[in-house]
Amino acid sequence: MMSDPIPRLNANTSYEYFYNQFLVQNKVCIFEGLTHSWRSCKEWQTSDGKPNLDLLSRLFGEALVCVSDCNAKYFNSNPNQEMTFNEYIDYWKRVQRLDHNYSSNDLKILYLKDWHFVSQFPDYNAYERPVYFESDWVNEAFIGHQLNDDFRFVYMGPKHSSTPLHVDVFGSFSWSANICGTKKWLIIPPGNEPQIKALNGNQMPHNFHSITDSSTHLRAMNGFEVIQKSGEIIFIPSGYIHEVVNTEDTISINHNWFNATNIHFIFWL
Ligand SMILES: O=C(O)CCC(=O)C(=O)O
Ligand SMILES: [Fe+2]
Repeated sequence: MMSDPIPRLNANTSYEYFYNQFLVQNKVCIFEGLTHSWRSCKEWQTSDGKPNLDLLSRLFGEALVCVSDCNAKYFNSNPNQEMTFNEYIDYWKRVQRLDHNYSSNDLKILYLKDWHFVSQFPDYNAYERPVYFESDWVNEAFIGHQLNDDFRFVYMGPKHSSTPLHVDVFGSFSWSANICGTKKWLIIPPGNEPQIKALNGNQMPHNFHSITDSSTHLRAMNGFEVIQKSGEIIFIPSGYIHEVVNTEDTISINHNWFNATNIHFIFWL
């Protein structure tokens, strides 16, 4: 793996420093130690750091969720299906019993993505948005207004669940906090789309790793891989091209947002 060049920040970092060095300069970083007090960190994992599937299903089992099939392709994404959260937890337990051995059976890799958890459970208070990410014009404009949408999500899935190569919605920033588990991110700075397409018959690949000699090409584009551990929050700036694999059973919370520092990146469909 390539060396990890990502600055690690923590609760001692001033907002001004983060603002000037990372928001304004549109650079990736990781925060450690901001999630200890979150209710989700205390309740959603067992003492050995695994998702607490029984408790989650008791709390949220009736909710309808949207699940992606990670091995199937649907345009540049994965096909989705709706199910109850209980059905998803039953699937996840089957995967765990088979020790994530997908190849010897018909089990798909299903990933619960883009769950508008806060909208569905407004009183649960699963987490507090860190101060670094508070200046958020998207969610201020959307939440409780006529647009009735938000960009605050929970993701959860077994080991090997993944998100294909993409740039975030409208060119927004994102932050993503691991409640439990580990993610491997592959990240490429903005502006490299033409080079990436040139390596893949003039189309964006579903997955950068599938390209021949991908590590050499990644280096040539100043791209890198980074492991995000439990309790860490990664900041993905505007326009960065990225793909993600959960290397353990993982639960994460993420927001997309923009403010004065990246408004010039934003495009509206
Ligand atoms: O965790 C994932 O699978 C994808 C998250 C992501 O793409 C993001 O936070 O921008
Ligand atoms: Fe993303």
